[in-house]
Amino acid sequence: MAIRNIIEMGKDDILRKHSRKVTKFDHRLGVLLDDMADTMYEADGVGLAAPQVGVLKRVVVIDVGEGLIELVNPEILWSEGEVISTEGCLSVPGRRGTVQRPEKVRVHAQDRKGNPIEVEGEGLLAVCLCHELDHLDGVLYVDKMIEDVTDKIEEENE
Ligand code: GNR
Ligand code: NI
Repeated sequence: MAIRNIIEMGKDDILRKHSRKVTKFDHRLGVLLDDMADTMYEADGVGLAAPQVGVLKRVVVIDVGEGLIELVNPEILWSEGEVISTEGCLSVPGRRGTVQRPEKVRVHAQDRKGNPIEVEGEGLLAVCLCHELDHLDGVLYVDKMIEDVTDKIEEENE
C-alpha cells in the first residue's frame, strides 16, 4: 500500500493522453488498485483515474460514501437524463466548475480478477463515473465546464 503523487493539469501532458485497455489481471494491477484507493482516500477524493497517478491504463476507483468500487476497462452501456452539478478534480486543485452530465448511467467493467461487473449510478455516483471515464480519454471537467464557480464558492464561505 502506498500513496502515489497526483499529477496536476498543466504540469504534464499525461493527463491528455488516452489510456490503454488492461489485458493482464496480475499482481501489478492489484498493487495499482490498492495504491489508487489509498491515494484517493488520503486526498479526500471521491474518485481517481490511473492517468492521474501517471499510469496510462483504463483503471478507476470510486467511493462516494457507499464503499469502494474498482473498475477495470469501464464502458458506459447507457445513460439517461441530464443534470448540471458542480465538480472539482484532484488534478485541478482549488477550483470548481459546473458541468452537464447524465442523471443516471450504467457501466460495464471488469474487476481486478477480470470478471465482468456492472455498476449503475445516479446523482454523485453518475457524475463521478462520467468524470473518471473521461480521464481515461484525456478529458478533464474543465473542457466541458459551463461556468467556473471557484470565486462564488469562496464568497459563500466568507
Ligand atoms: O474528489 C472529487 N470530487 C468530485 C466532485 C464532483 C464531481 C467529480 C468529482 S471527482 C474528484 C476526484 C477526481 O479528480 N477524480 O478524477
Ligand atoms: Ni478528476
